[in-house]
Amino acid sequence: MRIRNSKRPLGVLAAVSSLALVAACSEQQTADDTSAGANENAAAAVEEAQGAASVEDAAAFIEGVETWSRDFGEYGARVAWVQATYINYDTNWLVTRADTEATEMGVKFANQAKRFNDVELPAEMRRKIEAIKLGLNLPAPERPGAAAELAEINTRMGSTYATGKIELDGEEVGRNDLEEMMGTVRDPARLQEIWTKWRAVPIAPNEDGGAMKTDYARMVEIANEGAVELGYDDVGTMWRARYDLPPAEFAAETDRLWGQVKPLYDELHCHVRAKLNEKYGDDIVPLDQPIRADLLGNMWAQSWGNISDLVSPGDADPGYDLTALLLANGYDAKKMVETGEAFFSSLGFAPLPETFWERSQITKPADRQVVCHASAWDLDWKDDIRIKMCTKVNADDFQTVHHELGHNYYQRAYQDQSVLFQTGANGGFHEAIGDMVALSITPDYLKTIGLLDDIPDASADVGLLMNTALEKIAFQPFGLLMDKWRWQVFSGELTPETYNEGWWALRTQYQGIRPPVERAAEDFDPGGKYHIPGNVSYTRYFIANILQFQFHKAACDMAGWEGPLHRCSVYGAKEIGEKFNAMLEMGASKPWPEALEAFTGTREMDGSAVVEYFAPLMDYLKEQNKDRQCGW
Ligand code: X8Z
Ligand code: ZN
Repeated sequence: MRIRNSKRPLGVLAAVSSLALVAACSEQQTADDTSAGANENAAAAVEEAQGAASVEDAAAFIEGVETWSRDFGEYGARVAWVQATYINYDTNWLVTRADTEATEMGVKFANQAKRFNDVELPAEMRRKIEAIKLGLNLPAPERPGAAAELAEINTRMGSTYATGKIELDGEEVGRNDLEEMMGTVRDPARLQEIWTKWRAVPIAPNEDGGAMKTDYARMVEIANEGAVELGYDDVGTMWRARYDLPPAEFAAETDRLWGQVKPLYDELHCHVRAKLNEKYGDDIVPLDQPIRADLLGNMWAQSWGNISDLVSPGDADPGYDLTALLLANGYDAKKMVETGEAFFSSLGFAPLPETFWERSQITKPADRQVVCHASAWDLDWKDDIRIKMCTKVNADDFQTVHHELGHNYYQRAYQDQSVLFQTGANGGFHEAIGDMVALSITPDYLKTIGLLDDIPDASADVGLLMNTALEKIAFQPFGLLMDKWRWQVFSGELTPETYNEGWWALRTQYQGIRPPVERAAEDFDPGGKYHIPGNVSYTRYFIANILQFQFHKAACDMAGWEGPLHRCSVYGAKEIGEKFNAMLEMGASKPWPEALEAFTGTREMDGSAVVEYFAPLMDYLKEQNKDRQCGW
């Protein structure tokens, strides 16, 4: 099990339990059979460390864990890759087997690590011990069979999500295509149909005869039992503990950051609702109610860029549509990835290895089932980096390509770190790298690469900012509530009977949205979002949407940019690339404030760069909303 990527902030072991899900963002594990001997040796070193309490014993223990993790991580990653790119009975079997083994070892290591709690260790060793304790994304208790049951459940949930079949007009439609349709269809009845059918998958009986909610509830029980055995209150506490802060402080920190961007979200919500009301009328969009979730251009109402044509200021049209430009210029999926690579090259990063192009899954294979949710992988802790996408030629996927490549460049940058530190400074960093680069996809940049002929003048700025806000500001409450829901689930505040009700309470409270049709306690709407059956923690994306603006502002300041932030592109700025790389190379070897300081000069996460970036839009929205009744 090697888990490296964004999924697991600290730790190699983490991945394990989500091998099946590893596919998530960019993380994997490993080990291989030629290393069986090495594994035995590692296990022996670990055993020896058992009753020991000296610095030397800790060093031997850590080395054993590193050796095992490096080996098993590669094995697990390759198993997980094959499963994610070819889901069938056998690959599910394999991934369950590898996941079980990884969890069993991860639990063993985490328990053994506790022996060094009171030993005075050099800072780096202490950090490794903590990484080992927090390594598992989902721990299992040590009793026989628990890890296997957990792995089986997780494989089943992941594959149910990825392969669930949905029919429209009597024909099966691909999940990827349905996601895209939510962005283009404008008929409320049709949108409601797609939205509802998507959410029938998690409540349909699965191959086991149960439904996803039953599996999910059992997963919660087992993983919580594992967390308690390791000395944590519950799994949610473990997830929050990965940010170099006491878990309660981290939760307060996310609320503080939300407080910085919420005024902007509130204005955006008010304006979007008013515009949707103009389009759909009072019955469908009443002006004093939360917005119907299926009208926002996205399956989960998490980003709203697809409805920019409905809400953008008519007189501030940016004058171009990136999807149309890509199509008109003959871009295919590969060209989109090459364009992303070229951006990183312009910052001084070495080209992607040949194997990236040979081994990545860039488009959806025609003849087999795969996990289409985009992810970035590092299979050998070194150069075998790849993306797995079902790329479509559109602006959304152009953004996602940069997002995924950001994971890959990060992974390659920290390849010389201990495997225990081969992950993001925190989860938010991993998710922010590619997005930060994508903030430099400005009109100037598009012109430089020949996609755009004329640069729109300053009168288009509100339109440009609106497009970005519909993606990134609209996202923030969703980015926050996904884990708020899970924190409540893991703490027992929500039970299977109240899962769905609790979900919609948060969706309404934070996002100001409502379901298009009444939902029942038997529904399991959280299960319609990849990261829930996938057990990929989600606060990382919320954090990333703060950090990427901080990185962008720092980079533009360094470049001496004096115009508005949204017009700044760091394309070609090698000195910034070098400084960026210095942060990436650190991986998780230091507490994240040090990584942040290395690039931005500050140790605090701070939403004020977001506020500055969108200031002209904020003025516009306030003006638009001045006679409207906002809120829900
Ligand atoms: O899951 C992802 C990436 C892989 S880490 C494609 N994202 C979140 C999502 O799709 O819900 C990126 C944005 C948020
Ligand atoms: Zn990601």
